[in-house]
Amino acid sequence: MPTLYGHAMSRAHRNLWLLRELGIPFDHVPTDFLHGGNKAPDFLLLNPNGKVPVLTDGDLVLYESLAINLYLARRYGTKLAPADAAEDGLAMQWSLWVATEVEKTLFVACENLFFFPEAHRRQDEADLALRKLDRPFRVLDAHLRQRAFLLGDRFTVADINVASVMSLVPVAGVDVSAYPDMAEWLGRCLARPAADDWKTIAFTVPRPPTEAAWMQSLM
Ligand SMILES: N[C@@H](CCC(=O)N[C@@H](CS)C(=O)NCC(=O)O)C(=O)O
Repeated sequence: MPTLYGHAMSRAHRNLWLLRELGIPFDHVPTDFLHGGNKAPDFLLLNPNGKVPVLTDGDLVLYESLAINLYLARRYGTKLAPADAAEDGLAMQWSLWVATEVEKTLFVACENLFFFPEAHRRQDEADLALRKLDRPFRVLDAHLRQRAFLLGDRFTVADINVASVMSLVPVAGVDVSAYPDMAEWLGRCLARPAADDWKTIAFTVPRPPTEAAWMQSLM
């Protein structure tokens, strides 16, 4: 049985979402990343990067949240998994696309709108990041104008990987009305029962006790 390490208020949420969609039994160890659980020696043996999430499944130890989802979909998925090599390529394309073209920039916007303590937020940094997101958001919007989900007419791991990264959009109150098909798809994905706790999670992000620790946790 797979074991997922990582508090639900972290990128582990992506994997919890997928595991719940799969409906398979799994163990969950809610390793915390704000108060040092991710730096404990036994956790570092699983992920020397000191980051959550990590998945173990038999002898396999896997980190990187989006890779974990691609693995789980292939290993246990039926309808969520890519159906053939072409869909496999497309699921990887969208997962790498969201990790490289969207995640970091969206994170910078969110840090400056929401995550950083108020004194450290810079509106100009947030505005610049949001301007940079216009290009990938237009690409995604145009893609979804032609189809209901990223790989076509069915919901797959590719939707979970992209929508879970983009769940920061409503958290930070980013205006995406210029991308109506993307916004509609994102709302539809995040409203799925298996993802539903993202709202509670997003709005109860725990704050470390001091401003210095808060900043450190985001580095
Ligand atoms: N690219 C990694 C990023 C993992 C990551 O940064 N996790 C955060 C929590 S969401 C973490 O563990 N931060 C603690 C730290 O950086 O010390 C993934 O997608 O799994």
